[in-house]
Amino acid sequence: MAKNSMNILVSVLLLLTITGVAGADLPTTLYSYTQGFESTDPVAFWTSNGSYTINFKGLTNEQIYSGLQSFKLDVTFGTGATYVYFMILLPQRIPAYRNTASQNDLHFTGHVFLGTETTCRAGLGFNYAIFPLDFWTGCSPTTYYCTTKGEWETVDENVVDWWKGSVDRFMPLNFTGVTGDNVGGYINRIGLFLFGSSGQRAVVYLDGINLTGYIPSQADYEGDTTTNKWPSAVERINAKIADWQTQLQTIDAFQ
Ligand SMILES: [Ca+2]
Repeated sequence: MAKNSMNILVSVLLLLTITGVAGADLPTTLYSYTQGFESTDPVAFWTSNGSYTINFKGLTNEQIYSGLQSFKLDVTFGTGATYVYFMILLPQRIPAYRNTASQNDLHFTGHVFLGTETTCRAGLGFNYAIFPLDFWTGCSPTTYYCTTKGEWETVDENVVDWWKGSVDRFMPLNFTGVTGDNVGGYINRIGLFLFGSSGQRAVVYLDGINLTGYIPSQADYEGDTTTNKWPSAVERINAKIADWQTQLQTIDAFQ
């Protein structure tokens, strides 16, 4: 083979190798959760910081986005309550995995209608659990509404974008040396978040929930996190501990 041809072949192989590494996604399979609220009510109380009254919770045909029924929740805030959360517990924990090459990230669509009786804020969002860090959890709505002006609002969200934005903010605040790039996370609940005060009321309808995306196995996801993301955090944590020890020794020397 001529020298120039050999150089081109080597260059092509090198480019393929670099491309293969840069775009390497873990093996994934399609995950999909849909909920049309046609036959069962999957929504459960989650948490609150005060009392509240459920005036109605269940399926209804008063407002419908699709099919024959939707979910309705009518809640009045009681003493001390500034938030009341309800949830749909997902059938499995779903890795918030970034599909760098295919861009088939976990995606959520859902539809919200607020009754005119509503005097508080209501939103849809998620709960996640962090890996590692003993599955520390975080949650928030992706958006919330004071009114939907008599129409169905569509919540449309790349869940991995939402999750990454949240861990980028909260990891450094809660764990020294840890950034959002060091951890993995599992989406485990769809949240219906209500914010208000005593006497305020939420009348919320939900319909057409869809959570779909390509996700890796938990073993692959946790292995990738442990091998490629977490070690730099451990280095920073150990460096910080060494720095604190040096400072303590300096203090001790003057006592
Ligand atoms: Ca429906």
